[in-house]
Amino acid sequence: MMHLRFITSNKHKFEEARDILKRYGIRVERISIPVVEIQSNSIEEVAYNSLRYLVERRLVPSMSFLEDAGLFIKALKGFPGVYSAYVYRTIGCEGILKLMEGIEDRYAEFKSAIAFYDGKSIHVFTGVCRGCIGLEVKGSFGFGFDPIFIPEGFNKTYAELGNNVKNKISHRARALISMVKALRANIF
Ligand code: ITT
Repeated sequence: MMHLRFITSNKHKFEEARDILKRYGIRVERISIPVVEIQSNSIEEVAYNSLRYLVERRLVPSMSFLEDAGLFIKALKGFPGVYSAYVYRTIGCEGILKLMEGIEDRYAEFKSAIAFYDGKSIHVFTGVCRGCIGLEVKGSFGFGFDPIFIPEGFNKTYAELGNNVKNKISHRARALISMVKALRANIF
């Protein structure tokens, strides 16, 4: 059985990745290493550089990955984007709904960028889930902005749908699946 390591401080992200990778027969262990994040408006760059920092200092074993994710709201020109963790901690779901008051175009995307270290080099995989921002906070599953994000094709938030559904369609699932495909194709 393949064994990977996920560097993250967020236990929800870890649990989702564990459930998703299990379906592909891959085991994942969580490791907590303080990560230095660069300032950039691209989650791919943030993920790549965070992992590069650790790799250059030999702080990560081979077959490890980390992920940078964020919610990009079209009407807010991509905000909170790379600042999602900070914005969630400060103004939260309610604060986003306030900013969206009276705005009709509620289109948003959740994006995930995974940086993976194969022992030699770093590879980046991405996943996107299109959707929109709801009118109120709804649902009790999940974490972060789950209660205000309605994925395309559904009329319920990630937090109402729960992980069974979310883990099949989410930005994180898509990025992880593209990593799994590369691992299976043995491209490294
Ligand atoms: P690590 O960097 O240590 O992995 P983090 O919580 O800082 O943990 P991110 O920077 O990737 O992780 O995520 C930014 C924030 O975006 C996260 O704290 C959540 O508030 C939000 N977020 C990311 N993915 C989400 C998801 O699937 N559902 C809801 N909110 C999410």
